[in-house]
Amino acid sequence: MSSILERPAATAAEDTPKTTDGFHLVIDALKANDIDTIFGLVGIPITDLARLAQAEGMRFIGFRHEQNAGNAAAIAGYMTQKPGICLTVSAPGFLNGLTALANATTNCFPMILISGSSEREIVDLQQGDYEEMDQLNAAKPFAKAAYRINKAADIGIGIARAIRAAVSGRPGGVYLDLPAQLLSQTLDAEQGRKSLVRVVDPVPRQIPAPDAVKRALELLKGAKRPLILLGKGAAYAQADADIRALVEKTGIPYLPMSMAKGLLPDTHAQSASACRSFVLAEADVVMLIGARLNWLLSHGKGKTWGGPKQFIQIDISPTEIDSNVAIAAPLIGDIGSCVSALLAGIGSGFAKPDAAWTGAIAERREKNMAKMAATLEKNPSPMNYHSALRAIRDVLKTHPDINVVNEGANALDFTRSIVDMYQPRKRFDAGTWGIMGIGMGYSIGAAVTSGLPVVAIEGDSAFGFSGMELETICRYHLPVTTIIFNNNGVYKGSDPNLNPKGPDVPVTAFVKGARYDKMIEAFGGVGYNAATPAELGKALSEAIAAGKPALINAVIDEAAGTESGRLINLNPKKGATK
Ligand code: ADP
Ligand code: TZD
Repeated sequence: MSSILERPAATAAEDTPKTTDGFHLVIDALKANDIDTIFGLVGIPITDLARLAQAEGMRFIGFRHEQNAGNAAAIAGYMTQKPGICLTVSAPGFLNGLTALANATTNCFPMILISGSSEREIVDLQQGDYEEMDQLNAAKPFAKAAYRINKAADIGIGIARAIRAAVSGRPGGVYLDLPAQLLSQTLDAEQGRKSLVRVVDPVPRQIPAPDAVKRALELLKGAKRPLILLGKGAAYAQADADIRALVEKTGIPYLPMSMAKGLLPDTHAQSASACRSFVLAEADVVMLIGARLNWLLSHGKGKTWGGPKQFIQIDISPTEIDSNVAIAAPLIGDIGSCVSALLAGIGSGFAKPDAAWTGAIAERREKNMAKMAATLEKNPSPMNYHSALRAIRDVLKTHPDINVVNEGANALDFTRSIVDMYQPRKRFDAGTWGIMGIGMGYSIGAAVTSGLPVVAIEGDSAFGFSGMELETICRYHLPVTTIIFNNNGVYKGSDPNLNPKGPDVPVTAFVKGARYDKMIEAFGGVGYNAATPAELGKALSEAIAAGKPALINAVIDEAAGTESGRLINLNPKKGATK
């Protein structure tokens, strides 16, 4: 049988084939850059590309929807600083993957969406080809860069370009268009081999200017009430030891953004998470390390930020500076280089912040933590977010290396503040967009990339966006435990029906008493139904110990939860349905 798995023109008598083709060159070019995994979904014209990847020793993880494959690639990119690869078919497959590409770009995660595309001459004249679409131009607004390779001889350089674009500077999503005819083009094997490019220094260090370091240090040294804000850029940078040293040597209290949790353990004495509003309002100098002053930080102004303050901002992207408010001391460079320059500048001579500041923080922190502890200890029936998360927190405490994926509104907000993280790059969530639908894609990406267990903590609505990937999790036997906070609806399940005489249910409602645990059983996974914290904790411990696909349907009070979680103020007409 002549198949794609053979090199073209190879005969039994020959050791090395004389020609190669586009299919082989794509795989060879990825492998030349140590890329060993593709997340995707097959079909015309890329099925054989996926087959070949597998035959050539790469992993091909096949999904049920391209958006989830794209999300898996994106989170793999975030975890490794290597671009995650998502492979899709043309037009609809490409568009399904595009949301993930846009989300990766928005979150500064490196990934490459590779899509097969239809015949150019037919697409360009709009003559109605199979899955016809001008994908390259459609991708451009959503990607950091977008390229098409038209000649087999350019595959090596095209893939090199895509890799460099994804990971250098501010990371992001890159689109790579591979027309069907490219994949079958043949090329002399030796010429093909020579055309491959191994990218040298794909993530070049960017050293900050000495005067910028000096300016930042002077501002920091003069601060009365300094604060360090760690964002997911800081987690991405993999400068964990130096960031910890900077925090500890300066003695400055710090706040981790959601995905920076665990960069230092959440139990660290300098963490100000338990009194976030107080420190944001009261600090006089705030040093942002890989965090943008976007909506998640109230754009750096307004009531949240209290009195006047000055910012130091460490970022690789110069245009991020002054994006929302004036930045007194910009520090442009990669976080590793910037933080080590600050450490060198500090030497042993940094006066730790005044006890009046750290003492006030400690006092509030203790008070708030005691209040939270009392709330967490309550055992209402049915469970609420707090009692369920207490059970989850207690189990996860004993698994500090576990990956946590988290989405929903209330399920997201409460998990973020209740479940402590202990290690860097272990928490993956709805991120910069507050997007729903990353759950199973991120879980699969994290499990495949780390080889470690994943616990996905999901609102019942959030889970629905990617729930079919339970089959993928079971198919690849991944150690993913999904916990559904089942409160019968979006935000909650107890909204009134505003047209009781009409045929429909409330706009936020789902089927009551749904048994999500039965879904995973259909694919051979283990389902649990948990109605109490004790049942939930036991199920979670068991599932993690088993290391097999599992789903826990955690039954929550359907009246628990608020509209949009903590974002109620972003709804245009607040409380319209109250
Ligand atoms: P968060 O949502 O946690 O606040 P953001 O995604 O808003 O974080 O911000 C991350 C920032 O980190 C981006 O502005 C990005 O340019 C920056 N960044 C990412 N990687 C690096 C790096 N290696 N060095 C410096 N800055 C980086
Ligand atoms: N669609 C997409 C892609 N992203 C979104 N953020 C939304 C819709 C709107 N949305 C939220 O912002 S949170 C949410 C939706 C639909 C789900 C909240 O319900 P849940 O979680 O069941 O997942 P809780 O715990 O009940 O709040």
